Amino acid sequence: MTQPEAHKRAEELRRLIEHHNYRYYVLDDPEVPDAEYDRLIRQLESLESRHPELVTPDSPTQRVSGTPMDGFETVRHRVPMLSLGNAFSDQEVADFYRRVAQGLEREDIEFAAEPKLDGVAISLTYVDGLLTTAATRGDGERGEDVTANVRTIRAVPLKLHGQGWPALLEVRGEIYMPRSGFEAFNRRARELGEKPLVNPRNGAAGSLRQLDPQLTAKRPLAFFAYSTATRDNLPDTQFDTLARLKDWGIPVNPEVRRVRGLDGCLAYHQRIGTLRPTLGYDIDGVVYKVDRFDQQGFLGFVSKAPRWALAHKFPAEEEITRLLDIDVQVGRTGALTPVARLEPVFVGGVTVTNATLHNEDEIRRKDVRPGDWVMVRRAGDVIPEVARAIHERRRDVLPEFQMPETCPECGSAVERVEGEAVARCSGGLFCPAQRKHSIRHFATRKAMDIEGLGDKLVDQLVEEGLVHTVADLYLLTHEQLVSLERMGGKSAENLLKALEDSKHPPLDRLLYALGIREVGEVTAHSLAAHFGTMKALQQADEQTLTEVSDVGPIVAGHVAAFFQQENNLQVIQALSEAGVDWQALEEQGGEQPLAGEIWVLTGALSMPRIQAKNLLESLGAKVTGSVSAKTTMLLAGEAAGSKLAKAQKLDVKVISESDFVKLLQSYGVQIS
Ligand code: 5U1
Repeated sequence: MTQPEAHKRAEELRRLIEHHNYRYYVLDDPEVPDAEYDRLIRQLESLESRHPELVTPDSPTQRVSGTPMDGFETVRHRVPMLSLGNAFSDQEVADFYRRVAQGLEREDIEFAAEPKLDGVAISLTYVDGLLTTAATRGDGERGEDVTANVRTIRAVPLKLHGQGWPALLEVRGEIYMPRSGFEAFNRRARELGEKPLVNPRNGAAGSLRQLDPQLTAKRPLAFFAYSTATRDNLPDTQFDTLARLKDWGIPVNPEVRRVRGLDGCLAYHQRIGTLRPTLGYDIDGVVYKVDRFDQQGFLGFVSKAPRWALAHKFPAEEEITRLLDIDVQVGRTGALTPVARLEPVFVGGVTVTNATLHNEDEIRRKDVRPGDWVMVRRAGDVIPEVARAIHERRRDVLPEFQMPETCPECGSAVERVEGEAVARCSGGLFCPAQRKHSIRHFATRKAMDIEGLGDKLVDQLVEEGLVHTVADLYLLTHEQLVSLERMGGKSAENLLKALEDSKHPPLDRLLYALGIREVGEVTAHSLAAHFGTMKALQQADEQTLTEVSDVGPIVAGHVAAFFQQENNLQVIQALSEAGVDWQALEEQGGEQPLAGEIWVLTGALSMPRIQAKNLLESLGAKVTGSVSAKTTMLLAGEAAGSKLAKAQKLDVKVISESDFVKLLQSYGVQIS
């Protein structure tokens, strides 16, 4: 490649990468899969290493600078970074509204309303469209210069898009850690025996304060802008300003709305409160800002907070309470989980009395002891956890927690595999706790869907010695059932009918119901579709298993180990002898009804994208990132945008998510 050709290609790659960043972080509508994005970055890196003269400071390859710093410089903010007044009740919002209405001498005021992220406030300065400085809030007057670290966050553009930006633009917003990134980071930290992050906010703050930008670059951080400290070349309202920032490639929360009056504010608070568990990032409230800048100017400030803005808070997702005791629970796979018994505490909108402590190592690392005051965290739909102990409040010498050496349920030895954090009961299905869990799981709706077989009844059946394995369920008699406490004749009849009705599952459901470690519905379906029959699956070795989409070496190991265990083979045999018959459906499992088809996914789907993709692939379809004349079908979720328009232009067939689910059901795939 000649120098001019290399120059041209480098520019083209930079443009493409910036474009895909914009699609991903600003529009939330990626055009290409992650692998394609990574390929473009690698191409640019390779080109720049061959032609170092082509490297520009704003190149996407230059996000991480290699040199750790000794400390952070102090930056004086051009305009102070303000704080916000808080309201915790509708009445306090009504009071705020009255003050604003009186100040402006009018009713019916418009506000820009937006979620209030629980992250780290940051100020970004762009000079001639290039990011020059990123500073933390600090004391509001002076912050720390964290430019090198912020440059590593892909959601923050190094160079503004489009045109018309002012020569000097100062953007303010919040750096945050998405929940998925926080959970993935902590999962990995726990596996490696490293220190997990306490919560996403601390994760974001700690990541920004790393002296080595290489470390920040490894943290899953993101950014939303919420205001500007400069006003040149900007619209007259908060709402339109945010829209303009978005045009320039700066991520803005998609839930920002213009609302009218007190009722509009309260309805917005209510709506975002309902959405809160599904948002994918922590918020602690919503913010209302008088939309018109001239009205903001008129209202002015009181001490360091504006009179024209208010944070309307939600119930806290972290609270402090007393740890009464630590119990140990045995799960379906024998994993022993220490569970905190707490003095009841209202957190994340519910009263919490139990929270997970994950594992023994984590308890040691956090040095949590019965009797301690602890910080309990309940965010989104995540199980409540003890985030940390408040050691400053410990008054007495408290005993350390000891993991029992024998299973609290069956007395079998507790084992801990070298390198694994989890301790397990070695009793297998001899352990009543594991048996109960495996039978409960077998009966669930997504598994064999046995109506009427609830947790309490499973406990009774196991405790009375009527059921040892899931196969025994199919040998239960009316007489045995009615002999149980609280079981009437009609209920017994209904249960026997439900058991009879469940006898012909598709292979994937049965596989899921068997409770093989790490085999969820999607993997079960992939296995069933790949092997077609139980026999073929049983005979597959680990290497063959990894050929199945969605199956990596760890899952392959668990599947192979499951079918090597004589007990498990006996249960499958006993199920078959009891009349459970998956044979007739096995042939269907092997079919690939969508073989040869090319699908594209767009818009917001209610099922995780990866699930839709895996399901399609297990039915034989290929899933690609962009629509072309070769696309067979576009699956369009809510708010589908340019891909939908392109599909319509190219006459590509479009399917809604509800029709997609029906289609899957017609192939015997159950999703709920
Ligand atoms: N969403 C949002 N968060 N937040 C924090 N908007 C917002 N505005 C703020 C702060 C401190 O201050 C304004 C006064 C610009």
